[in-house]
Amino acid sequence: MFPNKMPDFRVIAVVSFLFLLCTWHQFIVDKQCTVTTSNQLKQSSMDHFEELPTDEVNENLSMNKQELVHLNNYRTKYIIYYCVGEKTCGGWGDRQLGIVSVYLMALAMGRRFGIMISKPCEISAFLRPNKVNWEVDANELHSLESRYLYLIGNKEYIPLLQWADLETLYPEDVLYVTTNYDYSTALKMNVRYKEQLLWTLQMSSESVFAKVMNLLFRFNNVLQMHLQKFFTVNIPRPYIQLVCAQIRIGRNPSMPGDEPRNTMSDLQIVWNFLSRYNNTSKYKIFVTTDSEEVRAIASEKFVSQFVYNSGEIIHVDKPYYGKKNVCDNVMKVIMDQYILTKCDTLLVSRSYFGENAAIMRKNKKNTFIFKTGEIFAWH
Ligand SMILES: Nc1nc2c(ncn2[C@@H]2O[C@H](COP(=O)(O)OP(=O)(O)OP(=O)(O)O)[C@@H](O)[C@H]2O)c(=O)[nH]1
Ligand SMILES: [Mg+2]
Repeated sequence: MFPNKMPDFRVIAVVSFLFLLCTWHQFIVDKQCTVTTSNQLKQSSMDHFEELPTDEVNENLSMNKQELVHLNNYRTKYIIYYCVGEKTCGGWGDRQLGIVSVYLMALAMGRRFGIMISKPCEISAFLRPNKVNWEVDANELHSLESRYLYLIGNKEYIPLLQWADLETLYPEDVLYVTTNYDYSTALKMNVRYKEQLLWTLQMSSESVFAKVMNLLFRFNNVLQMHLQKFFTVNIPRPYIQLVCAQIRIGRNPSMPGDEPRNTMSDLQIVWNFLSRYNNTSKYKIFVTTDSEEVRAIASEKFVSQFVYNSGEIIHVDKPYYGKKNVCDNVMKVIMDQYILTKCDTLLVSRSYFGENAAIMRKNKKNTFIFKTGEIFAWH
């Protein structure tokens, strides 16, 4: 009996050995696979995924928001933030507010959200979708029934958002909207959209703005590369602090047709503010402005600490005929604003461009605003 059993034991031993070998092999393969995938993800997020900062920059989307984003991506009716053609749509600051408002309308209405900006340059030259795919092919919309709402400067429109049934008001398949106002407060008050905008209810308009900017945008490779270069060259040591001012003076040769805002003599208080950071080994001074003259004055005053993002200054919505490399100049606008969000100390002028930078800043400490000839701490 016993000798007969021996071959069975051997068979069992061999089978067990083979089984263990297989399991071990599978474990190694799985492990390699996991490591490779996570490395690739890490790599690609370092290369391409520079997100615009918000209060809660890298926070994962809540389930609720993921559902909304998902829903938003698969509906067949559309709402498009539209800045194409001759009509004014405002500077980059105005456009940012408009984009966020139209995105909130899209969530409220359950429509697919899109952005079309080609003035003065295609938006895809700098920005790409982040967590919401806002790229819509114009051919998709061609044969659909549409309506265009031009709402720039139209404050009277805002109260309607507190009660209106937007789908009944605008039954068309495609709604193109150009606006430069914040609609979040009004939309939050509309009881019809409580559920769709639930996540915004406990948030300030500023936090909603920063959050949506983050959901929508990331930089394309070219812009990302320029930004990396800027920080590597100008902040070569981690202990160096960046002290920044955005100085808006309004009408000047770079901003023809703009409203006057501040005069050169108003700026003395800004120069005094920056002069406090005169420890040259500790502070770099970064100035963005709408005026070449202001840039020249600032670079002369703070010559040993001065950091500047080169390129021509333009107002993205004013006549830019005769200017070369308009797309490069728009890229400078977007870069300037992003760099402002990264400063250790930030002083912005009263302007959407500067205020939006302050709002998108993760840390609101050391943030100031220059208005009516005075400097105030950011609220
Ligand atoms: N590159 C650069 N451009 C600027 C700067 N400040 C203003 N601009 C330009 O001027 C435009 C100003 O328009 P908005 O961004 O709407 O800001 P604003 O007009 O100052 O704000 P409101 O008057 O409140 O609408 C920007 O879009 C830029 O084109 C700056 O610091 N750097
Ligand atoms: Mg403006």
